[in-house]
Amino acid sequence: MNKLTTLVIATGNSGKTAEIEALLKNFPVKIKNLKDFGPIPHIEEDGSSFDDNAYKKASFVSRVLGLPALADDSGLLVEALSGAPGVFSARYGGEKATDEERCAKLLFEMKGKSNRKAAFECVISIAVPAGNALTYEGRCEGLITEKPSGTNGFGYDPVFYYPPLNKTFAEMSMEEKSSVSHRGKALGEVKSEFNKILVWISQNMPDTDKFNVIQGCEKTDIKIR
Ligand code: ITT
Repeated sequence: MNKLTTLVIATGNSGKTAEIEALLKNFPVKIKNLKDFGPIPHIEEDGSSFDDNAYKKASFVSRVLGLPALADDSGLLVEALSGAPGVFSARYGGEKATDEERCAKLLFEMKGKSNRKAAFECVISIAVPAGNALTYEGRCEGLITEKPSGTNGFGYDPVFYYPPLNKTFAEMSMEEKSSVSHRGKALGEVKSEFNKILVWISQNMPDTDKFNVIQGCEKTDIKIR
């Protein structure tokens, strides 16, 4: 009998979770997110690229939970700021800053700058417990606005204007954003290859018996140091 593959979405960002879950909802796969498990140790995102950090998150969560995991590392690169905030997008303005504060800092740094070009980039890593991984990438170009506009989405969406649709990302529905966004493009590749990915996962997953102890921790506290 074919057991449905479980894939854990390894992100603590609820905006990302919603986008990823919506895009993968029609696949023959059981999607779980980190909230389905007890707390797992904090993952230091200290890589120098989106690729490094996506792999770090996916491989770590996969190893801890004994399940295949999908992680996204993404961020905004602004041309006039030499590519900042880049890999620091989630921490721009300080670890505790809110999305609004991060957008405000970005607009402050962009004051008086005529070059408003920016791009969102996303790297998706799908990993198995042994550490093997697949990588997918997406990029979306746009412009930084003069002021925030729109209330949908998360992060820098209110200040990222996408000229072909004449809207900021925060003025788009989730479906509209996903049809053009960096994450939507990377997930589009995941979708088009998903049958191959499922075969790859089954070939690369260890004997599940070895992982029953960890899987048995579902919905309870996992105390791994
Ligand atoms: P996880 O690491 O748990 O996935 P995170 O929010 O820390 O969540 P990242 O390290 O990948 O995620 O940081 C990405 C940041 O880049 C994110 O917090 C946003 O500020 C920004 N970002 C990424 N994708 C975005 C999008 O689609 N719209 C707006 N901002 C985005």
